[in-house]
Amino acid sequence: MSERQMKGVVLSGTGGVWRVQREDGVILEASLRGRVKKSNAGRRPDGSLRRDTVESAAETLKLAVGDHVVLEQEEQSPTAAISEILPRTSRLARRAPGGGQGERILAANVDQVVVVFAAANPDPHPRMLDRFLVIVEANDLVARIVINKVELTGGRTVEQERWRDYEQAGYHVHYTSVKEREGLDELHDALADKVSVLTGPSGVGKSSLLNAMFPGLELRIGEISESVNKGRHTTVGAYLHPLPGGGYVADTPGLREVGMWALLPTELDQCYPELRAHRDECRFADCTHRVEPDCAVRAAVERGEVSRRRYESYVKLRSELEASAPAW
Ligand SMILES: Nc1nc2c(ncn2[C@@H]2O[C@H](COP(=O)(O)OP(=O)(O)OP(=O)(O)O)[C@@H](O)[C@H]2O)c(=O)[nH]1
Ligand SMILES: [Mg+2]
Ligand SMILES: [Zn+2]
Repeated sequence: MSERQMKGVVLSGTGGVWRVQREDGVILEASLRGRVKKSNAGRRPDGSLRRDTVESAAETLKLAVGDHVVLEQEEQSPTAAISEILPRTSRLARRAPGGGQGERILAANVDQVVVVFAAANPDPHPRMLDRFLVIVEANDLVARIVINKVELTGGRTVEQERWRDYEQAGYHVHYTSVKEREGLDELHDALADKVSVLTGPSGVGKSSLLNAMFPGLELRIGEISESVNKGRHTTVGAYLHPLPGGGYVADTPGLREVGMWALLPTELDQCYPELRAHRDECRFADCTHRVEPDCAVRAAVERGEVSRRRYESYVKLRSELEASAPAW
């Protein structure tokens, strides 16, 4: 019987059976070949083996949602086999605490992470937003912010004032209302043809936004989507929804547990774009931006170029990381 090869994108799966969208649009189930080719996975761009690859090979090379794969399918067969994982352009990964056991990839080939909060109901916590953004920055991914339900607090102009710190830091902030269909076209265009991870607290309107922008997705609204995963700590099953017209959106429950993902305290200032812009001008290369003389970051705060609230958020988070980091 003859076999044919096709490329595809992994939509979901947790290890046994994977749902894959073939490049012709057909969605089918596929299993992973015992001996799968893993092009470049665990290797640096120059081809050399990464230091952590040996211990963590099994974990690092696991298939993830968003992976591009080669499928082999026998004529007439409804299922296919994944024979090759193609190189990843990016990934959203959570590092294992302590480093050793590698990392868990929540989604591969991600173009951007969209962090959704509500203007009210539930009330937004800026510090929680900062943590989401730090995770995105630590993964070298682009973040977009969405403030939904703006009609509850007086609309876009009121909210714009409230989230000025983030616009000043360089983030693109969308102001939306599903109820009054505000800001939906602009957000739709920002998601089109891209692979986006949508995240944010429960109840802010993520599913409502997707349904309003992409009729046909028919996501459930007003249900606590996380409850399915409660107690199952190993499940970080993201699901990639193909968007009508092109692109994908992943709903990732794993991102919502906003632990600090084993981030090193010394890396934190790189994860605040407005601090990153000044840190190289500090007198000391290892400046913590708290007490050191000639600190360019604190000088920028004094001049009003860096938001004091964001700076204080950095200081607070840094202390937390130092308290939890292993002392090596
Ligand atoms: N007032 C108002 N309510 C909204 C808006 N968008 C969504 N909602 C409501 O907010 C509630 C939660 O919406 P969901 O879309 O389920 O929220 P979610 O972020 O997907 O929540 P999880 O799936 O639990 O993470 C629902 O009752 C929606 O009708 C909005 O723009 N304005
Ligand atoms: Mg939802
Ligand atoms: Zn400094």
